Amino acid sequence: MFMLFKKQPEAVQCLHNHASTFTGESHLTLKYAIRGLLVVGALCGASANAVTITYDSTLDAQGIPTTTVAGATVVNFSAGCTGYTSCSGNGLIVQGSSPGRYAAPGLLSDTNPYLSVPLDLSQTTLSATLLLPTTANYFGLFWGSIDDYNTLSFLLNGSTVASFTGLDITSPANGNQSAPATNTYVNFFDLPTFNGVVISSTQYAFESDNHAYASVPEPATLALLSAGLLGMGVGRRRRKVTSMPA
Ligand SMILES: [Ca+2]
Ligand SMILES: [Ca+2]
Repeated sequence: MFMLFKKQPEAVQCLHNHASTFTGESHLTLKYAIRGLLVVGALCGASANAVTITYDSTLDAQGIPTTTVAGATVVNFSAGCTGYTSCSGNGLIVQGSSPGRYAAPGLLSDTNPYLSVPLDLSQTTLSATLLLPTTANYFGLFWGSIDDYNTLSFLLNGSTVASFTGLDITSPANGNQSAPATNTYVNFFDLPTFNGVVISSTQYAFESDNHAYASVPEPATLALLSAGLLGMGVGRRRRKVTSMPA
């Protein structure tokens, strides 16, 4: 159950200038995922990690976008916040949509439980804090109707180590409830080590489902990305060969 809790540290504001490099519609295949890949310098705190953001549309058994990271712990909110040690703050696990308050991510007819933040705009704290039973460097979530006033922050022992807003994911982040660009599975690789997640929204609402976390060896991430880029290079060479005169 969500309960009111004491105020968390303010989210660290990061400097991001890459939003225009990503076109929101081009994340539905691996090829486009690579093209739309963002390497974000997490200019937060003392961290110098380069966070890699990718987009996915792989569906789970209920037809909800989910992670493809092997071994990741997935929190689908069908059994409260099972998978987290605790969930507290100004949020609620909801189903369906409530006009002006929350909308089921991507599918207005969907009745799958998901997390909406905040529950009540009149409260002082407009965020929910989710604590992990372990540390991780990967996080994924199906982020619905992405708004520029949504903020996703990562904590290590209560201190913010990285923070992203809806505009870091897509632009415009206008809360469209069905467009692929504002309803997508978002993967954050190579995050600074974290053991808590803060979901914040200064207006209604930040809707999300199928949270996933894992500790992913960075060489594996690099290998995956290198393979994708190499594949694109091979494709180009092949086209070049076939266009040569006989
Ligand atoms: Ca769910
Ligand atoms: Ca929203």
